[in-house]
Amino acid sequence: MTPEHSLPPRQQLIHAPRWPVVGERSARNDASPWTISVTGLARTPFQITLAELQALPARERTIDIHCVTRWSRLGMRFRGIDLEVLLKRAVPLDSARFASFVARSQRGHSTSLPLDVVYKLNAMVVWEAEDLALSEEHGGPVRMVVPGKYFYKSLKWLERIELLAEDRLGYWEADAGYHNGADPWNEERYFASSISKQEAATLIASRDFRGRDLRGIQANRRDLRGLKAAGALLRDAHFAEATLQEADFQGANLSNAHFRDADLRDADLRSADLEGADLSGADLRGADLRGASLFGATFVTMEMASQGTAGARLDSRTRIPLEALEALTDEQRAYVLAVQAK
Ligand SMILES: Nc1nc2c(c(=O)[nH]1)N[C@H]1C(S)=C(S)[C@@H](COP(=O)(O)O)O[C@H]1N2
Ligand SMILES: [Mo]
Repeated sequence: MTPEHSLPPRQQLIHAPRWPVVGERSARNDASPWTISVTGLARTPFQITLAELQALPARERTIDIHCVTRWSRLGMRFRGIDLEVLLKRAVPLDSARFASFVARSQRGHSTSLPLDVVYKLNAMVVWEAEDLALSEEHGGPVRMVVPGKYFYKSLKWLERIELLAEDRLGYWEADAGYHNGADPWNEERYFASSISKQEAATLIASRDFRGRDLRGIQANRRDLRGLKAAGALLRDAHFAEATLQEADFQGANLSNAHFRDADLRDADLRSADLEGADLSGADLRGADLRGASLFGATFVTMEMASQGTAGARLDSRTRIPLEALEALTDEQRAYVLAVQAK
C-alpha cells in the first residue's frame, strides 16, 4: 500500500514552483525526428513519432514525486498516456516479464521495471507538467513518470522500450548501486557497500579515500582527522559522530551521506555533492561549502527544531554561498540563515 499525497520516510517537502533538475540535463543532440519504439518480446513491435504519440487520447493525473536524494514534491499534475496503453499496443508475448527503458541521451541512460509493476502503478509517458510542455531539462519532449517509485525510475527523453524475459538493470541501478526496487515507502535507496570490513578498516587507518568507490562505508565515530577524500564516491557513507576536522572532500560524492553530530570543522567540501546528506548536529565551523550541491540536505531535524536542540553548528567562517542555500527546503534555509546571523 502506498499512501498517496503523504511523505515517505526521511523525505523533505519542496513546493511549487521548485523542481530540481537531477542527472542529465539535455537530450542527445540529434537532428532526426523523435520516435518512440516498443521492441523485443512482442507480437507487433512498432515505432511511432512524437506527433502520433501526442495524438493518442491523453489523460491528466496528479502524482507525487520522491527523489532518492530526499526531496519530494506532492501533487504534481502530469498529462500523457498510460505506459500500459503503449505496451499493449505491441502485444507483449507471454514470456515478456520486464521492460527496459532507454533514453535519447548522450549516455543512452536507461532504467527498467517489471511489467506487472508498470501496470499496477499506472506508470505514465508524459509530455506536460503543470499545464506546460515539459522543458528539456525535465525530460521534454517526452518522459516517464512512475508513481510510487523513487524518481530515478522516471526516465527522461524516452526513446525505446524493450520487452524482456529477464530484467536488464538500468544505468544507476547497474553502475551506481541504486536499489532496483526503488520503493520510497521501504527506503529502497541503495545497495550496501561492496567493500569488506577488512578493506574498510585498512582504508580508515590510512585516512586516504582519494578517488575511491566507498559507497556506504561504515565509519561512524572514527577518527578521520585530515582525511583525504577528494573525488571519492561516498554516497550513503556513515560518518555519524566521526572526527573529520580539516578533511578534504573536494568534489566528493557525498549524496545521502550521514554526518549526524560529526566534527567537520574546517573541512573542505567545495563542489561536493551533498544532496540528501544528513548534517544535523554536525560542527561546520570554518567549513567551506562553496559550489556544493545541497538539494535535500538536512542541517536540523524536525525533532531537534521542536525540542529546541541545536542543529548543525556554523560560524562566520562557514562558507555556504546563497545559491547553494537556494536548494534547501524553507525550514532548512531558515535555520542556516538564523544560525549564520548569530
Ligand atoms: N535520461 C535520464 N533520465 C533520468 C535521469 C538521467 O540522468 N537521465 N535521472 C533520474 C533521476 S535520478 C531523477 S531524480 C529524475 C530527475 O528528474 P528531473 O530532473 O526532472 O527532476 O530523472 C531520472 N531520469
Ligand atoms: Mo534521483
